[in-house]
Amino acid sequence: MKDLVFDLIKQEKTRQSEGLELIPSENYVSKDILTAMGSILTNKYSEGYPSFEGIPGWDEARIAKEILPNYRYYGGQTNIDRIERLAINRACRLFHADHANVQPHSGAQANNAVYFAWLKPGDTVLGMSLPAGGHLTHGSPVTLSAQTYNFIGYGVTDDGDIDYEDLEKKALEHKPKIILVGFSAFMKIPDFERVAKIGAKIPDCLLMADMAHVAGLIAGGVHPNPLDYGFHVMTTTTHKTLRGPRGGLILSRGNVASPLKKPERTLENIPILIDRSVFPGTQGGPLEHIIAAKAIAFGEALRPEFKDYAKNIVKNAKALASKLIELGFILQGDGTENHLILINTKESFGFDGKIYEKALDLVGLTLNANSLPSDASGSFRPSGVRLGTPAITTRGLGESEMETLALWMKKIADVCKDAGSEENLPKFSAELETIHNEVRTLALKFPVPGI
Ligand code: DSN
Repeated sequence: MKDLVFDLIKQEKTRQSEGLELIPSENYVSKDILTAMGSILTNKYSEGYPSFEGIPGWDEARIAKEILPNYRYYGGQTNIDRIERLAINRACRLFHADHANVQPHSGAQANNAVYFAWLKPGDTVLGMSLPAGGHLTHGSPVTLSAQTYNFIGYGVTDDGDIDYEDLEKKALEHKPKIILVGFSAFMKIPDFERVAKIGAKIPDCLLMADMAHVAGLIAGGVHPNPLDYGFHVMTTTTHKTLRGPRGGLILSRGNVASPLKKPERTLENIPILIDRSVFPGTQGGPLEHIIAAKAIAFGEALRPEFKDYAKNIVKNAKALASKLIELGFILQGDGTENHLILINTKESFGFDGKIYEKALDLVGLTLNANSLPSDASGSFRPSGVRLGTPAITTRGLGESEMETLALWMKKIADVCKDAGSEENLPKFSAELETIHNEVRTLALKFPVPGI
């Protein structure tokens, strides 16, 4: 008998097909990626690394033909080594890096591995504060990293950009060992060059960019690459705009050599320090089925069509943002330069993000309630919602559908205003059902890949 889980997967397939995914950190992977994730590679233990000698200069044909001496702790690695080398080589090409570690299980693991590679307990990190748009792993007090290292937060200006003056003042005052640029709710393009100049004034300061949200935009050439502007390290997840399997990735510039020999702690040696920090420092066995899927995703992102995809993500986000503004929505930063939109529902319509998230869920539009900079309402009932266009762009929606989407969102906002609370939403079920049917009809015209 089939496990109950398969029924639930079937129901989730229906939910994904009949609804539209607006959570900016989600996407739909290709059939090839799904196949690799569900493959027998999951059976294999491969602690350690394939050889790294000369990897950036290698072409795929040579990697496929030759087996190099590796640094693994288990036998039977012939195929695994080739797969992991392909992933490393493609990631380096995609992001102009000297080195890639493709083993982090997630973005949080990737960030923690960089901290562990470079910091000693108590060392200072300067990163964007969580309320300003930073991520939990950038210093939220509830995390292990924040309890191990000393995080200082910089903020954003009223127009939604990084407060570079605040960043510079705090950098010169606290002399951080890491300056971190990264975010999960920030709609501008960071000025990496300006931050790199600030970092250069501080001895032994590692410049780290957490580009989890925009990695696909960087790969597609519509967002600057921090590694091209003097940053030493870039971390990312592989499943957001990059459209790969759920996982993490660390890219760096510097010396690439065997992680077996303990390297001197210098900025040039950061790639080797990172390898030792991922394994054995913070993780055990790598997920080789996921690494295979990452290799496929990097291959997909290297194709010319991915550039069009990245362009379309931003085009759709700008179109959606401007239509929302026209309909009376107040957006943080007055719009967007990337794939993200942050709506201040409280100021726009008087209700919080939670009721809006719930009402949109009822019509098949999925996004998440999100705090705004200096939000006094706390993270359980924040004053806004966050949405984005990576997933709907994968399905092929374009600018005219963005207009339809904005009109639905306005109608739902009117329902929320009239309802006043989540408990009253059922009173508006007829209106909600009409919109739900329209959403379903449109969604089914744009099938989810891989299903
Ligand atoms: N949880 C992710 C997001 O939604 O932005 C960040 O890791």
